[in-house]
Amino acid sequence: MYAQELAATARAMMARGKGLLAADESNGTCNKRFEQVGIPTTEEMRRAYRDMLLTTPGINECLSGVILFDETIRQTTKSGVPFANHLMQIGIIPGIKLDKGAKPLAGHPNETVTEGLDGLRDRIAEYYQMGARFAKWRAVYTIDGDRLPSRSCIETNAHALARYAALCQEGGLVPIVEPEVLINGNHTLERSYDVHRDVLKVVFDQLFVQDVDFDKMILKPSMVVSGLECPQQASVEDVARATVKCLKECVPSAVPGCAFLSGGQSAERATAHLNAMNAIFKDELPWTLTFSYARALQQPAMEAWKGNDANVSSAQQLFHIRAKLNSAASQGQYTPEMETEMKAVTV
Ligand code: 5MM
Repeated sequence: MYAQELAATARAMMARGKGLLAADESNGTCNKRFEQVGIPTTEEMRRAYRDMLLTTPGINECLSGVILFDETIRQTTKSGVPFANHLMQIGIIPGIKLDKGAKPLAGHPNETVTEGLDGLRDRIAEYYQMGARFAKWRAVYTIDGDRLPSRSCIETNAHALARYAALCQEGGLVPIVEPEVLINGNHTLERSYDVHRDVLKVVFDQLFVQDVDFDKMILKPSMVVSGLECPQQASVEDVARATVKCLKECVPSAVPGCAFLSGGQSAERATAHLNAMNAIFKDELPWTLTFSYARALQQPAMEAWKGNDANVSSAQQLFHIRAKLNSAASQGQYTPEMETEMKAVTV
């Protein structure tokens, strides 16, 4: 029923030089980030923060879509416009987080399965009415030596991701499929590669089994990086090469694009990695490679804002610069020298 609309939306999400903002932190995660910078953890502060981000002048030149949380899609800008309508008015596609979070996986200590399938068809219909045209569901995989992730974690999450994606396509939302292999741990780049490969193979197998159309979805993968505590950190170029090699092995060319999560990398590193992939593999990639960052786009702006109206303009400038740098990286045109604009912003 929605075939043409879904394919058009997926292509629009992957428009050249644009990426996605993940602003879909659940209240728990958002409050945790607010506490770290001393912002009061109230509903109005979360609204004001999203207002600051989403009314940043010129942001529509860098963003094709924004992923919202349930609370936010029901809120309005300071001038009373529902956030989803505001985004549509400035040419940005509103999206919605559909998962209900990663919950302990029975029988598998330290592993999770993402929940939220019950009642999903009805929730999709409601969000479509509210203006959402794409959605997101995040599965989480921990690397621990050769032991984790378990087969059970990989298969259970792939099954849920595919069920979510099939329901989205039935209800008119383009599914963003997000299997996040966590950066935490002392694993090597090679181990990260193997885990990403195992995870992505099973995810695409399940998407195929459950008849998900590859040209009407977006993949949101983690990058193949060394674990944060690994003594030998891979170079930017090694990360770019390992990540693209893995995607080429696992991701069908019918998928319009991959929009990476930042996963706890520094903002600069996340931009440099994305840039290297696009610079090295220019013209050799069957899909668009762009960003769908939360922390790597928002962190400098959140720290500058501090919940204070007087800081809105500086915070917006920092957010806009980060978005422009990643827009450049999505075209392989970023250089570290471009970071100097960030330093010139006074708070
Ligand atoms: C915004 O963070 C999302 C997770 O939120 P909850 O844990 O509150 O559900 C997360 O899915 C995010 O969209 C992606 O992981 C990308 O965020 P990063 O910070 O990794 O770029």
